[in-house]
Amino acid sequence: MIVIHHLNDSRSHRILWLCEELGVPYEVKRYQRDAKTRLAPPELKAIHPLGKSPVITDGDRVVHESGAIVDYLVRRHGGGRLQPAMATPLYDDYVQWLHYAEGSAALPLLLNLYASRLGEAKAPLMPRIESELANHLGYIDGALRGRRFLLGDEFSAADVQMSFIAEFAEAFGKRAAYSALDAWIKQLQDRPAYRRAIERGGEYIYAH
Ligand SMILES: N[C@@H](CCC(=O)N[C@@H](CS)C(=O)NCC(=O)O)C(=O)O
Repeated sequence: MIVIHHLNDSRSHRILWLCEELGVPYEVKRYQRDAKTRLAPPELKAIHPLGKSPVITDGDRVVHESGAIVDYLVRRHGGGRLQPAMATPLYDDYVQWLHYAEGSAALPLLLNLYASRLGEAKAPLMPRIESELANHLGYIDGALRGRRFLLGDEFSAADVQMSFIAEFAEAFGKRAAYSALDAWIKQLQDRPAYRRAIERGGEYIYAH
C-alpha cells in the first residue's frame, strides 16, 4: 500500500490528486504545519531526513521530491496512463515539465515568499525576483496558449506536477495577468479527482 505523508496546504496535495486520477489505492498520513512558523512537524523527519512533504512510502521504498514521486507513481502504478509513450518526442516534453516545475519555476516564487518577510530590506532583490516571475509565468502561459493541457489535448501527470506553480503564483496575486495559465489551472481544479484529493487530504488553501 502506498502511504502519502501529507502536509496540510502543501505540494503533497498534487500527489493525492495523481493517485486519484490513476485510481491507485493509497493511505494518507496527515501532518500539520506549525501555526506560527508554517514549518513541517519533526515527525516527518522520521520518514525521510529532509522532513519535507510530499514523501511517500511504498512497502520498504521511500520516495521524496514531488517530480520523482510523480514519475515513480506513473511508472510503477500507472500502467502506461498519464504519460506519453516513451519513444515519442512528447515524452521528452513531459520529462522537461516534470523537472522544470521544481527545478526552475518554483524558485522565483519561493524567493518572493522569503523576500516578503524582509520588510524594506527586500527592495534590492525585488526587480530581479519580479522579472524572473514574469519570465517563468510568461513562459508557461505562452506554452499553454491554444492548448488545453501542457502536452496538447491529453491531460498528463505533467499537468499535475506543474499545477502547484500556478497555485503558488495566485497566492501572490500574480496569476490574473496570465490568462492561459489561469484558464488551465481552473479547469484542472474542477476535475473530480482534484476535488476527491481535497476530501481525502483536507482543506487546501491553494485550491482556487
Ligand atoms: N522540491 C520539493 C519541495 C518540498 C518542500 O519544500 N515541501 C514543503 C511543502 S510545500 C515543506 O515540506 N515545507 C515544510 C518545511 O520545510 O518544514 C518537492 O517538490 O517535493
